[in-house]
Amino acid sequence: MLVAKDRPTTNTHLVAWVDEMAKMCKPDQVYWVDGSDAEAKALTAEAVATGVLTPLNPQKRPGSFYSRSDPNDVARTEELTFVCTPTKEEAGPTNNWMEPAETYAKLAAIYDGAMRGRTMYVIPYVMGTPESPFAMIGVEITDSIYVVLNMRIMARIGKLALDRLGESNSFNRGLHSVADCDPQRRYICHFPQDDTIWSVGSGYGGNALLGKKCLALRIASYLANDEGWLAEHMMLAEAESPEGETHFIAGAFPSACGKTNLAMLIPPDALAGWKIRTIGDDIAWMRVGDDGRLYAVNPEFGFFGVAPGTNYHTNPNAMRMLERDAFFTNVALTEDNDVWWEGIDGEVPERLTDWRGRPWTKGSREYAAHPNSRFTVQMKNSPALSRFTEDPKGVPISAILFGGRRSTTVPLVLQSFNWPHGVYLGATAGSETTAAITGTIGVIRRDPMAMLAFCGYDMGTYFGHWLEMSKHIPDPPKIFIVNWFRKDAAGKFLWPGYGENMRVLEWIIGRATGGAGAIETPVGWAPRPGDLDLTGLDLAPERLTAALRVDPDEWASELGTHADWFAKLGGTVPAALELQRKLLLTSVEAAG
Ligand code: OXD
Ligand code: MN
Repeated sequence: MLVAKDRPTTNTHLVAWVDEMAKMCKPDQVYWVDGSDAEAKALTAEAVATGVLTPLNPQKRPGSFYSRSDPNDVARTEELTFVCTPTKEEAGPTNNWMEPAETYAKLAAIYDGAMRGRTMYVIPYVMGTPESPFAMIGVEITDSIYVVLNMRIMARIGKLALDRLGESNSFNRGLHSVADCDPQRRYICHFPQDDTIWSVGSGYGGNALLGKKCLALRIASYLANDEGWLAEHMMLAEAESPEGETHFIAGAFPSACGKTNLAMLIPPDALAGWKIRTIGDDIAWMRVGDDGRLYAVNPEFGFFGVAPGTNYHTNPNAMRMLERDAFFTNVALTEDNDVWWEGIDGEVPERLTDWRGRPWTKGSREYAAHPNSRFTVQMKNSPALSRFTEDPKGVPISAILFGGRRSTTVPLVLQSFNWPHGVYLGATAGSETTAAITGTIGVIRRDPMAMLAFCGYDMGTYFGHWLEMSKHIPDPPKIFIVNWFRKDAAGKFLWPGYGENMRVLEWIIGRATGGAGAIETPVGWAPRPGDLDLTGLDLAPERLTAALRVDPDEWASELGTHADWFAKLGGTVPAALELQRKLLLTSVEAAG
């Protein structure tokens, strides 16, 4: 076991808080994580010795490890996630709410003695490039060695964070304990006013790696509303045109809808002059720059992605980055100790060990890998990382995409008429649910800006903030919606997706920079088939037309459901959005 050393800081605020948490949790020892490679090596050896991690076949996947979670702890638990603002109204109708003092007391009872027999790790970390004025500092206390090793992948941790913090009291206080991993005693609680997160009872990434969803989205979005910027659930990519021009796009999609694939896209041969390079796959912080454009940074240091469905066709760059130095959680194992998941390349093996550790044989009706099994890998592993990834001032965004999984109604792509209309399209975006969260799969839920689960305050107020932002962005990005998932009557996808999405991105960039043609539909600007570069695309013209189609009847009923959605969100939804809805309905009815 790594033995605690002296405290590496004289920061009295930090020391006092750590002492207080240790008094409550009663660990055997307190270990301050320094972030060094030597430490990571020792922690990894300890995790292997205690069975938390299993090394994978070093010939096939050097430097990589496997871990299996408690079967009751495999995804984010939104029903157990709370925003604890002083009033329920501030958290709004889409967040679970508990009163802060009562919540602290309730969780303190669970934390009391929860770390007995364990080490309490203190992980200072920075979200964002440390030199960036936008970087945020957090300190996560955890009793999970798995969390320490994964935080090391997802954030910049250790000494550099303490150096940047100095003697300041301005850091996010994150307390995490797996405790007894009991779903009845599992709570992920955010206290935006105190810049504090308390998470107990889960070791799952989104619940336990506190820098990610908890700090960089829920707490950050709350701060962003106060301070005039945006913290969003968005991928970020650089697109270099065949002429060598660089453009940047940001895209918000609900969990497990292809953000990672889009951020790592490889264009088809016919569009090979284009290059897509990754800046981030999950979170973007965006601020107005001196030149009046919107600049985005990715605050993360690694990728925490969904494994099933990833293969050398759907995401070759991801497969390459996972060839070494990666962690896998809840995937299946092959007989030669490599990883396997549904949708990976090659033949399905005759025999596997499934994600629960049970023998699995080909033809079994059960999943071998959990549908939300994950990989964690540092961004530097990516073969297509943008040189702008660590740029402290961020990159100027030309286009913002909102998307989701919709089998019907929503066309392949639409450009909004203007910023408020774009905000409307984002605010009403919906998606069929996936395995990234617990609950029913495949029903449409409204997921505004893909932030339903991540907005740290009232949703209507958040829409107001988005509308307000445009006043401060003289040269705003253009806003689009996309849907790669529309199906025909037989349930087959109309659009091939993946690399072919480059054709849509090219049109989007063309629109954002003024070059591409479009027609006006009642709900936005759309490409005609001839406005897209279709060279080398094997797709029947009627399928493309069906993918692009705006159907007035479908939209009339869609806009009707938006009224219900706004009603559910209550009185803080800006009046401008209901006006947008009525205008769109008038146009749709005139077209129908
Ligand atoms: C994620 C998620 O893990 O959105 O990124 O669930
Ligand atoms: Mn996400």
